Amino acid sequence: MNVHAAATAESATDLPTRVVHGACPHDCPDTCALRITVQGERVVKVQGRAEHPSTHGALCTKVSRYPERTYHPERVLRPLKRVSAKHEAPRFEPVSWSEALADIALRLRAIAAQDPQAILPYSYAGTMGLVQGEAMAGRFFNRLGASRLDRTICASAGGAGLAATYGGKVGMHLPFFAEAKLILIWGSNSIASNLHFWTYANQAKRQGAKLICIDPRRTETAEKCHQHLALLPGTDGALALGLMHELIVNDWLDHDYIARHVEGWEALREQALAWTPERSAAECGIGVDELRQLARDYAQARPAAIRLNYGMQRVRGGGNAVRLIALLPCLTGAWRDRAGGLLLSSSGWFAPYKKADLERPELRGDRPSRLINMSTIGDALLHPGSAEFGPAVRALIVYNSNPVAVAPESAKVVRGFQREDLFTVVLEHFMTDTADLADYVLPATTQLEHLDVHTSYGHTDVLLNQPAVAPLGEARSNTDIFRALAAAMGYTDPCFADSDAELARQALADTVDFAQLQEQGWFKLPLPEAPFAQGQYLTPSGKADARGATYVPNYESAASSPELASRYPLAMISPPARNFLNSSFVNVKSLRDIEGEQLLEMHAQDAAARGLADGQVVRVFNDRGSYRCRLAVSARARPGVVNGLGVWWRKLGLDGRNVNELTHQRLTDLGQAPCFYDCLVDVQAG
Ligand SMILES: Nc1nc2c(c(=O)[nH]1)N[C@H]1C(S)=C(S)[C@@H](COP(=O)(O)OP(=O)(O)OC[C@H]3O[C@@H](n4cnc5c(=O)[nH]c(N)nc54)[C@H](O)[C@@H]3O)O[C@H]1N2
Ligand SMILES: Nc1nc2c(c(=O)[nH]1)N[C@H]1C(S)=C(S)[C@@H](COP(=O)(O)OP(=O)(O)OC[C@H]3O[C@@H](n4cnc5c(=O)[nH]c(N)nc54)[C@H](O)[C@@H]3O)O[C@H]1N2
Ligand code: SF4
Ligand SMILES: [Mo]
Repeated sequence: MNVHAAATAESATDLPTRVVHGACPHDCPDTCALRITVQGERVVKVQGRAEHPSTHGALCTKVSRYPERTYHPERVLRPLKRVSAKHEAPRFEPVSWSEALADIALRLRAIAAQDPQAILPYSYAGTMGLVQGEAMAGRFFNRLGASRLDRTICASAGGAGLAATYGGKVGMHLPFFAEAKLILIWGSNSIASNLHFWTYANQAKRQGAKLICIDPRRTETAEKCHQHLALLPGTDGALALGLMHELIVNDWLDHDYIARHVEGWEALREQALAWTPERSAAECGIGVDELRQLARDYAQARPAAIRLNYGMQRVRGGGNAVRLIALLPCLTGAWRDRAGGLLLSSSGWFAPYKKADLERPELRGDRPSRLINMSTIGDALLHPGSAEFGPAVRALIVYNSNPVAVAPESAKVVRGFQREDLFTVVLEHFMTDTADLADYVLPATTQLEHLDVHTSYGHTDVLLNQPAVAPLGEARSNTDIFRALAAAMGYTDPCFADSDAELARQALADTVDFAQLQEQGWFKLPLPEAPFAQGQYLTPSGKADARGATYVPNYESAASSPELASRYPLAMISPPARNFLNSSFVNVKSLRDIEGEQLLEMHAQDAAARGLADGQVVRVFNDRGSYRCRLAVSARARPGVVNGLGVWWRKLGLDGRNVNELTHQRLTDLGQAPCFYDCLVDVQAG
C-alpha cells in the first residue's frame, strides 16, 4: 500500500457513518428492504433490514455485492458517443451532456417530423421502481407520440392466465406459507430466485410440512424438498389435468366450493376425465405412481399451498398451464384456509393503490399508438415497413433493459441493432451488449443514487428507496435524463418539472400512508388474509373461471414436432444462474467467479450417447444458431433435457454469444410472451 492510499484508508475509517433505508430495485419477487451504511460519501455496506418482515435481515449474495457493482471501475460515468460503425468493434468517445442531449433531440425531432411512431422505447425491469421505471419516461414518449412497447418478456403469459382465471394477478400472502402442511414448489427454483419465500417454506418444513418440487431441473431447491418430479418442459398443463382426473375419480373435490365459486366446471371435468394418470404421466415423462401420489398428497393435506413461479410459463402453453394449475385449489377448496391456495404473483393487489395516469396518457392525445412486442424485437427491427407494421423503427431508446442479451433469437436482435440507419440511445450503468450497439450511451444512476418507490410481486408491501449518496460522476437518474430530453425537445408541459419526490407521491393513491412509508420505509397493504375463502374472485362473475382452459403442448418437442426432434433431440431450458439477475451482475467479478463460465448441464446418459465428457467445451446448436460453452455432466439434468444457465453477457461467453442464440420468437398461447424454455437443440464437442 502506498502512503497516499494508507492515509485515505485511515481517514475513511474515521469518517462518521449513517444508515439510509432503501429497497432492492431488481426484478425479483422478494423486493427486500435495504439497510445501507454510508461512510462519508461512500456506501460501504448493503444489508437486509432486520425489521422488515419478509426481508428479516437477509439479502441474496448478489445484492449484498451491490456496492461492488455501484463502484465498479467499469461504471459508465460520462455520456458516450459512438465513433465506429455498427458492425465494427465498438468505439466511443466521451461528450458533454449538453452536446449529447442537443444531438439526440435533433435526431429524434427529424424522425418525429415524419412519423413519431418510428421511435420506440425499449425498457423492462432493470429497476422495478415506479419512479425510475416509466413515470417520466412514459410522459416523454406519450408527449412525443412514439410507438408503445408491449412488455411481455417475462410474465405476461402467466399474468394473462391468472387474469383469465382469478380476474387479476393475485394470490396467497407470503407469510402464511409457513403454516401450510404441503407446499408444491412448481416451476420455481426458490433458493435461487425467491429466497425469502424459501424461508417461510423451510419454516413449514420444520413444522412437518411436505415439500414437493415440480421442475425439469434438479435444482438446489428440488434437492431440499421431500420429493422432486422432473417433468418434461412445457407439460405442466397435462400434469394438472392428470391430477384433476385423480381428484374426480377419488372424489377428493370440494363440491360445495365448486358449485358456488367455479364457472365452467362441467366442461373442465369432461376434459380432465380424458387425462388418465397413464396418459398424463406419459406426456410429462414421469412415473404413474409419482403422479398418483402427488394427487393424493395434494387432496389430503390441509392447508395445501402452491408456490407457482414463472419458470413454467416460458413455453407455448404457458398461459393455459397457469390457468389449469390455478384451478386446482378451487377444486379442492384449498382457498378456504389462509395457508392454502396459490401464489404466482401478488402484483395485482397493488392495482387500487397505484395511480393509473402517472405516465400522462393525455399527452398523446388522439394520435395513433402502435404497440410493438418487446419479445419479437429482432423481427420488429429486421422486417419493418409493411403496411400492417407501419413505419420502420428508426430510433430506439433503451433503459432498464439489455435486449441484445436477453431477447430471444439473438442473431436477429443483433442484426437489427446493427442497422446503420437505426439511431439507438441506451441509458445504462455499464457497457452491456446492448450499449455496445448504441449511438449514445447515457450514464444512469443506481439505486444507491436515486429516489424511488416500489411495489412487489411476491409480497404486499410498498417500499421507499431513499438515495444514499449523490450520483457518481456525471450519472443522472432516468427521470433526470428524460426531463432533460424533454427540455431539449422543447416540451414545456408542467408535468416535466415534477421532482422525483412528487413523482413518488403521484405514483401511489392517497390511501397509501406516505408518512408511514417515510418513517418506517414500508407500508403494508390492508388486505384480507384468505382472499378467496368465500369466492369473491376479481372476475366479472366473482367466480374462478375454468372456461376454455386446456393443455397446449410445446411448439418444439418430440411429441409435437417429431421431424425437428429427430434432428434436435434435446429439450433445452435456460433458467437463471443463481448469482446473476437476468443479465445484471454478470460483470461483477466476485459473482462471475462463483459462476465460472457459461454452463450447459447434461445427464450422463445423453453425454455418453454423444461421447461427451464433463468439463469439455461443447457447441449447442439448432437451425437458428449455435453457442459454445462448458459442459457439466450433472444429475441436475434429466435425460432428454439440457439446462443452459443464463443469462450471460454475450461478450463474456466463449464465442461472444449466449443461450438466446438458440431460442425463438414464437409467442405463448396467452399474453404474447416468449417461449425461452420451449426449444429443441443438439450438442456436440465444440
Ligand atoms: N438469482 C436470480 N434470481 C432471480 C432472477 C435471476 O436471474 N437470478 N430473475 C428474476 C426474474 S426476472 C424472474 S421472472 C424470476 C424467475 O424465477 P422463476 O419464476 O422461479 O422462473 P425461472 O427461474 O425462469 O424458472 C424457475 C424454475 O422453473 C423450471 N422450469 C423450466 N421449465 C419448466 C417447465 O416447463 N415446467 C416446470 N414446472 N418448471 C420449469 C426451471 O428449471 C427453474 O428451476 O426470478 C427473479 N429472481
Ligand atoms: N434464455 C433466457 N432468456 C431470458 C430469460 C431466461 O430465463 N432465459 N429470462 C427472461 C426474463 S424473466 C426477463 S425479466 C428478462 C430480463 O431482461 P432485462 O429486464 O433486460 O434485465 P437485465 O438483463 O437484468 O437488464 C437490465 C439492465 O438495466 C440496467 N439498469 C438497472 N437499473 C437501471 C436504472 O436505474 N437505470 C437504467 N438506465 N438502467 C438500469 C442494468 O444495468 C441492466 O443492464 O430476460 C429474459 N430473458
Ligand atoms: S434480488 Fe431479490 S432476494 Fe436479492 S436483495 Fe433483491 S429482492 Fe432480495
Ligand atoms: Mo423475469
